[in-house]
Amino acid sequence: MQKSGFAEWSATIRPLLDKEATFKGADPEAFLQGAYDGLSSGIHLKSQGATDDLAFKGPGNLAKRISQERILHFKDGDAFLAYNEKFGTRTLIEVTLTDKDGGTLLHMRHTGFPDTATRDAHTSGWQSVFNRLSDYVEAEGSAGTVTVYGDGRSTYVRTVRMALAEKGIAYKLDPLTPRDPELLKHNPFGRIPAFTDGPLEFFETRAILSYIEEAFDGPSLISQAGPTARARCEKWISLINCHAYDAMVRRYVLQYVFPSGENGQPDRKTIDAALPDIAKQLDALEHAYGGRDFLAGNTLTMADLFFAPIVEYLGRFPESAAMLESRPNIRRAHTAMRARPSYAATQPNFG
Ligand SMILES: N[C@@H](CCC(=O)N[C@@H](CS)C(=O)NCC(=O)O)C(=O)O
Repeated sequence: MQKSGFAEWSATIRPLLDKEATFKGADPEAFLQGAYDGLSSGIHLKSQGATDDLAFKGPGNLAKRISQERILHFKDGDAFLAYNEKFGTRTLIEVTLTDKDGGTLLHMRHTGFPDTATRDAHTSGWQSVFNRLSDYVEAEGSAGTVTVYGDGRSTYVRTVRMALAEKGIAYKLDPLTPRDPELLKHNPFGRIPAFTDGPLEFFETRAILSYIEEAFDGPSLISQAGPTARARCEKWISLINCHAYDAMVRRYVLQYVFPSGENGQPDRKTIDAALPDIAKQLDALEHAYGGRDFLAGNTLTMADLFFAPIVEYLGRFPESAAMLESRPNIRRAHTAMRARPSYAATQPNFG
């Protein structure tokens, strides 16, 4: 573009532009000179980078951006492609929206990567752009591409489903049990949940939540109250993952659900050994709430999504239900969690 110079650039682009939409009564020569100066100096790239994130957040931002910057409106797709052929950077994202079956089909194509490795390294950014566009086209997110693999009774599966519900993301649930051959295709360790979004695959609940947090719009599931609250959030998640799930679910709840003791009875020894650990963990969690309804800060975070599905089970068996009786903060916070649509929408059918 710099090599061609302004005269050649403007002679090429002028017939390709929608003049009314682009110039809006302004002097075309001066407008194009300003656009050329911005484009060839690279200044526009900085301003584009800064506004990229806002691009799909709604008409308000869009209008502001349009009023602040010189936008070149091409007559049609062919005109843009002709321009790009001559002056483009050769990496191009095409988005087409087509009416289909009473809905909108969103199709994206990204061309111009120098090699396949660069293309493949770009996959998650690409999927994330697609997700944001999907949300833009349909706020409820039913254009989604997400699948959660795992039996809906699993606390970890529920954590992921609640996170998706909190963000308003549509998904498909494939209720596979641990070690199912189909599940092993997505998680070689055979545990649930596993998660896919288009071509992207994840397992391990904290990692899945991290992706959900960053790849989709919607309310943040990380505390916005600063580094202390964020570190506390991670602390409770880590406690649950490393210790509390083991004591509360594996060594306690599951002993009742799948009894392995004599005469089909729950294994008393395993249960009794778990109880002091559960009591100690519940004390720490009870203290964490203080007067608040959330484990970290004053808003819902991932920590609450990890804990709430476990509390549901603790309320259903005798020793743990008694422990909850003497821990009012956990009970109060859980009542607040139960009132959330994400909780109701993911409640397992206990028969
Ligand atoms: N660290 C894994 C734990 C997942 C997990 O243990 N899920 C349970 C169901 S709630 C499971 O698959 N259990 C089967 C097994 O341990 O073999 C995560 O965070 O996703």
